[in-house]
Amino acid sequence: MPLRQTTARELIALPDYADEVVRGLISRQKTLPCKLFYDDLGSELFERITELPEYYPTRTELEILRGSSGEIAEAAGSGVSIVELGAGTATKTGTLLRAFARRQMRVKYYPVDISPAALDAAEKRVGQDCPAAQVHPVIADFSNGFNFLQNISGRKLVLYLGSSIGNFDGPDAIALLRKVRQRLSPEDALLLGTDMVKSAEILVPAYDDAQGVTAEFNKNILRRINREFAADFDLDSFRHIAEWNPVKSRMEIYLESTRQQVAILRTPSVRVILAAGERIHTENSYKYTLPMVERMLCVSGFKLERTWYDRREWFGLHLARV
Ligand code: AVJ
Repeated sequence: MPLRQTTARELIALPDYADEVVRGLISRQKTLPCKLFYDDLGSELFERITELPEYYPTRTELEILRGSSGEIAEAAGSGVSIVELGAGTATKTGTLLRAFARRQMRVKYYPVDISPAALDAAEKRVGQDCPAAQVHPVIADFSNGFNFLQNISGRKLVLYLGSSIGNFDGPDAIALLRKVRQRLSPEDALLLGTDMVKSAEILVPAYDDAQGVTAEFNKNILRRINREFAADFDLDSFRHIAEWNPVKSRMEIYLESTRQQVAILRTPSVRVILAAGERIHTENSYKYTLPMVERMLCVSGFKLERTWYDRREWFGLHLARV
């Protein structure tokens, strides 16, 4: 963590993403990293998003898991340890773990997350949803790589669900998958969840809901900047924008300044000047076609073995091998 001297006496510890935040806010196209959405309030707002009528991905992926867990467990093979990247509170994993518990003696489940609170909740939930599973929580931040995978013995099935991969640009997604690949052995497998391309009429409301929960979630990033960088962003002077970009195949999320304004960060000291209508880009959420998924997996060193869809083919679960 870089230390910065603010006065002769006081040393303030800045979060390790301080440089990224400052660079983003002084760029021509202003941006903030979407990982900053997930402080305590942001994680709570995201849980509410997953329950919104317009936000179909979570319940659609769950529908696939409910319908196809038996087949997925069958295809993944027996005797695997299940490692879930970004497990959060493990709301979706119970169904899959039960399918494995029916086929193998012991089910070892390693939920991996940066939030210890989420992992506590995951452990409790899995204890109820699948008592046969042995839960081994792993606190880890993916920006430090996937070394923890080496410490898990035996065959592994790595889960990366929820279309979390969709937050990464092509090259970053490939870099992440390659790092996972590096830590896996020939018998191991990856189960990747991806949100599929569909009409803007479905996509846009999923990221701009009628109740305004997603708008609140988006604005919360400024609340966090205000708190952690002693800044003074006026949340009421920003409008939530969600647009479908068909060329880049992604939903783009912005905060648009409704007036000309200046925001000040005190530690570190930065002046952010925003014109009326100027936007801060806060998130991309890529949507995939099957060829896009196949290519992404292939260039990362995986081979796509099988895909399961929901009845509308809105979401895909892909089993890949090294
Ligand atoms: C957690 C990245 C899968 O892109 O759908 C939901 C985040 N942002 N609504 C997504 C999100 C706005 C979500 N992911």
